[in-house]
Amino acid sequence: MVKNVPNIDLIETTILDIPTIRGHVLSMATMRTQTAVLVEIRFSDGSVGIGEGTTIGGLSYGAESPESIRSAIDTYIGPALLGREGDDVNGAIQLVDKLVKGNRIAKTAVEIALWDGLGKRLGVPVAQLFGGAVHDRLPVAWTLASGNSETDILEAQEMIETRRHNVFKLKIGKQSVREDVAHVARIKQTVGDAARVRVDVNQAWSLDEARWGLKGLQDAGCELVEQPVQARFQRAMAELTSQYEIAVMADESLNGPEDALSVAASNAADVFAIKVAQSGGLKRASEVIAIGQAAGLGLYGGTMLETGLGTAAALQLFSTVETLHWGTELFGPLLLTGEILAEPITYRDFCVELPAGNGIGATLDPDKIAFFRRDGGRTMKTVVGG
Ligand code: MUC
Ligand code: MG
Repeated sequence: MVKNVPNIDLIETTILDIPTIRGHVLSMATMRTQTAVLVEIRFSDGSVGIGEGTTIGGLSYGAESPESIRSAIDTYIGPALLGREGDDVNGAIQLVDKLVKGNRIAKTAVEIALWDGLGKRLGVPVAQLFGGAVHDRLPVAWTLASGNSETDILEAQEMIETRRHNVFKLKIGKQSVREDVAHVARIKQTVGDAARVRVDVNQAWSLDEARWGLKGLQDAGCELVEQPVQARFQRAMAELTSQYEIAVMADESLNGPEDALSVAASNAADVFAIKVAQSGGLKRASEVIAIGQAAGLGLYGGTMLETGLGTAAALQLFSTVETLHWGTELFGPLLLTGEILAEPITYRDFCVELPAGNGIGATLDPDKIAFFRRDGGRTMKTVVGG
């Protein structure tokens, strides 16, 4: 009997630019638009898999831009995978890792589409391919980053009242340490016990600034500080982790399992922010999770502010994790003015819900894709194969 194995026939990439609901002010950039690279893989049996690769603020967050993500897929990753067996996801991951260094977000977009196609063909959610979901909903934080304390307070109060979020991550690192600590203290004082408050410095502080900052933040009732110093300053991260009660979370320091091992071995964090895109895909993220678990660290489900598509993919993996001690921040779709999924992700009672359906559990709305695509639908999208 001849086994009917579907091959990878076509890999398409499309850049989507979606305005945010307000300016999202981070230490290194203010986002007014989020840009996602959409990947669609067509297989020879007619099945289709979709994936997303997204970064933050052009090249201000990390080494990949939306344009480099697309070009890495179109020029290198896509051509290497064409004609291969669609079901061989591990083989594809291993081949791409051999042929392409770094470029983890580009790898992620393609890998998610491969998992999605496989799940759909097998008639199971991707979570099943990772052993099965043990949660159908996860706590979800919101980021207060309007750049204005008054606006942040109003936003927080509305989120608490509507039972959408009661955990807030404040983006700091743009003003002086003193001003930042005062901003955080004011918000924590206003929300009181109704909400938990954390901060993300996005690498903006020197070690000296971080020492003052962490002391002030923990006195203000802030429970966690994310990436206070540069990703490569592992000794500084280790000092801050050991010297203060406030939890220190590694984000930009964690680019895949090798970094995870190094951070864990150096005691350079209390908590891992698990980002699928930064890890290099769902499989590599699962390896980062395993290292964090083995080291006894706290886990947090991070985001690159993906659309509903990348968010659904992350939910497939995070729902399989025994304990995410610090919950998740999978709120990306809520920051965007437009929804690209036919069935949006559900947010309710301070949680985000695992979407139903096979694959990653997401279906695109073609009208929205046509509306948000960078080329305005007027020119051909980039197609590999065909
Ligand atoms: C980051 O650095 O964690 C995640 C949430 C948010 O508001 O920004 C991102 C990036
Ligand atoms: Mg961060």
